[in-house]
Amino acid sequence: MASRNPKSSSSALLETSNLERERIFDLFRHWGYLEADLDPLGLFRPQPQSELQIDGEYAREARHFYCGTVGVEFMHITDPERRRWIQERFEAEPGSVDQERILEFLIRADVFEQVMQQRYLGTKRFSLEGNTALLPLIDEILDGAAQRGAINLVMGMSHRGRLNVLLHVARRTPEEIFAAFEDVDPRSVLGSGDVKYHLGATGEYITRSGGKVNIHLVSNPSHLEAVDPVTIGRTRAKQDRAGDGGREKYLPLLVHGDAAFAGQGITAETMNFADLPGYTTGGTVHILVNNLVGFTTNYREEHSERFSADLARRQSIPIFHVNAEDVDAVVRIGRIALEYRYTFGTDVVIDMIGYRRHGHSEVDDPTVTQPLLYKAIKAHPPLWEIYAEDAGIEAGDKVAQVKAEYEAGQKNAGSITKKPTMRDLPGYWTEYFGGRYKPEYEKETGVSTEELAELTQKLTTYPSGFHIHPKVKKLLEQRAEMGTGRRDVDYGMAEALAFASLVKAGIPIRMSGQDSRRGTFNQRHSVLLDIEDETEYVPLRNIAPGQARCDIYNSTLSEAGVMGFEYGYSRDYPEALVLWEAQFGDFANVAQAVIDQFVSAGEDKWGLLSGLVLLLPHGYEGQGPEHSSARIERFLQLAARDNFQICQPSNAAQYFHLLRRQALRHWRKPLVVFTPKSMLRHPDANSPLEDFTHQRFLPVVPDTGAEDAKRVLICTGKIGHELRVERQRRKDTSTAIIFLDQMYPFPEAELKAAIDQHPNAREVVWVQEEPANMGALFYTMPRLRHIAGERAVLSVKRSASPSPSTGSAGAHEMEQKTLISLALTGNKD
Ligand SMILES: Cc1ncc(C[n+]2csc(CCOP(=O)(O)OP(=O)(O)O)c2C)c(N)n1
Repeated sequence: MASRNPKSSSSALLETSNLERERIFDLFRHWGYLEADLDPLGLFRPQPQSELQIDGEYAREARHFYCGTVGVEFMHITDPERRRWIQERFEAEPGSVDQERILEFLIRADVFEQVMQQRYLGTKRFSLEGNTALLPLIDEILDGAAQRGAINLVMGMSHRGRLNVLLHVARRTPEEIFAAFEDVDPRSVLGSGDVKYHLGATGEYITRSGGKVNIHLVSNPSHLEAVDPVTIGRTRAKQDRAGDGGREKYLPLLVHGDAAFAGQGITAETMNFADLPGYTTGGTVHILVNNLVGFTTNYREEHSERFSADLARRQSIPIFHVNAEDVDAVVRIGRIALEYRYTFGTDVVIDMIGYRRHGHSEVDDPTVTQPLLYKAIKAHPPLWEIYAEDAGIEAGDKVAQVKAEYEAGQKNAGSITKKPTMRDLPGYWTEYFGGRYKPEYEKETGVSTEELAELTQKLTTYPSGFHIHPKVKKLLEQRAEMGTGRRDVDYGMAEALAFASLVKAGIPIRMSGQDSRRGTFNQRHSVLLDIEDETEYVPLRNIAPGQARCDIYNSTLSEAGVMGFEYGYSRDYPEALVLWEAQFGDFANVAQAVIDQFVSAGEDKWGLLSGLVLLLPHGYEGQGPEHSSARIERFLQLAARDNFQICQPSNAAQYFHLLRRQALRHWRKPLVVFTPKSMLRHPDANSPLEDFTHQRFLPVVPDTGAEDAKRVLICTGKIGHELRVERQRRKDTSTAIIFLDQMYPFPEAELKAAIDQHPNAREVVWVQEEPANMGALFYTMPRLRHIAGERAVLSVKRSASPSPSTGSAGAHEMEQKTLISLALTGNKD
């Protein structure tokens, strides 16, 4: 068909040539990064692509942009505008950089490491040498961030280069850092504290253009990448606190090792948060300090794909690979990456490939495992020398001056006698404290009948015209009766009342977990859904004018990542009640490192507090080995020096008071709650409304109805109710049943008083559903012996077992019957 506007032959030619140019450029945009020159030592060789073996001007031009010392992966990004954005920046002349400033960073980084090496030979410091371009890179990121309104960088990283970052990014003094090497004041940390390359720090950074950014380097454990979700959670809390503009003001930066980034699953869990409403921070900047080796392991053994950073490709975000010895390119990439984060609000990844000058730590000899690599490294000059020569800058004086400066710092450190604290806590922590428990910390947690009725009205109503699901309607009708004293209150309503009363009093609530909005057991229904158009109505956000926020999210299917995030959130929102909920408590052990390294030990190692609540559904209901036990034993084993609280509220009112106590007290300690499953709606665990109005949480729920008891059974959770039912069926008047609702800190006086209410009892019996090698048995028995006086202390439990329970519902029933029968009548040991 003839065209109505026939083109001239020259414009047609031009179009053909444009198309050809585009075709060739597109090949390089797709695959150029594989042929980029990324390794300063030239050992990680380009991977030739047959499509790119093209001659001609266009190919030469495209190769110049895409196969130099930067390789960019961006063609997997699904938004064409974002691809175009990157393309425009790569296919343009590079901007200028401040070479004097860059050189000074490179010199400072290297000289600092050398001074440490001279003075503390044989001490681990995890040198940055070989990747010192990290400092000018962060400098550039901070400059761009400050220009876009950032006031705070929240930074998570592990060991590599951390001391250098403490000095040059967090701006701590050389004296403070050297004091850690001198190990001044060891008495102050007997049995606690942490090693120097894990400690957090705060500081103030003045950027190249004179902007000011506060630096917050997060304390981290050895467990690589565990700090990732914590850093993101902390950032999110700071952003939420700031309200509008929070995402511009608080920028998260994660620095990863190449082996850890590729290998650790928690990295993937954390990156998956990037665009989720409950977890996003408007984009994290990720930097891989890639030295192509992890301890003694070569990169070829670290990840199946070519790059450690390949994990990030599942997301629609750019990955910039850059040769760490083209420092100007590193800096420019930092600029582009930062601009991208602020323009599109997503994560960005900078994979900076350098090398590791020494062994994994400085006490490790790498020539044993990588002889050829280390031969090459030995012959390779330090980066500042290469850079100074290329830039034509004379550096000798600067080196001498910096050396003298750091040596003086090292000498002065000798006169420091008190261990320096390298951080200032934000003002919002002023009112809160940790340390040992004191009874005067307690607060009234009852709520008046009138207020409960008011809250109930708000909790159980919804806008007119809202099409509620019939099942939810019924639930709300029942709750309306509960909150006004016409029906006993169940756990679900107890929790709703606790939350409502707290947000009304100005205490924010944040909760996340798998299916937490509805509740795994259909018990929560915190978000009402219109069944005709799926609009949402959240009663807890409509309690009272001026109330605090209430954010309840369904989490990703993650434990370590989400628990780490919520722990981080709690660290920067002490006024809020922050809760993480397990689907079943059994799955919490996927987050064991977060529990061990942060929740349990954070205060002891770093003096950092958290009021995080872990809700862990627990109880033996015949659902099998992975739906029965939240591993009470593990938490009790970690308990020391009042590091956290471990509770199992035996009824709805106890749960209500426990949650309110946690929020209202200013003693900020994590709270582990073993929550019910079958007891959620069980009449025996429901509570009359009057129990919500006066009393507090009782660490021990005594048995006031069995004064002549010959034996006292002590237990926690569901088994206590089952024992009470069976006792009633048997018309047994010789058994008292006491609930230990707070296992830790151990309420010795209260428990002793509850036992002493039964003067004729000759036996004190610990009863648990769990096998003998699990549950609270090991913990309670010596404590019971301590308070039981003349009485015999016995126990009833399942036989020791490698797994928590049987997989057969029938076997479970038989076991449970035997257990209960033994507790009430049989022989115990
Ligand atoms: C979860 C975890 N597993 C193992 C280790 C032991 N470890 C410490 S550093 C290291 C190698 C890390 O390599 P990489 O991530 O590349 O960082 P680099 O030290 O090379 O900077 C290993 C295996 C650890 N600290 N944490």
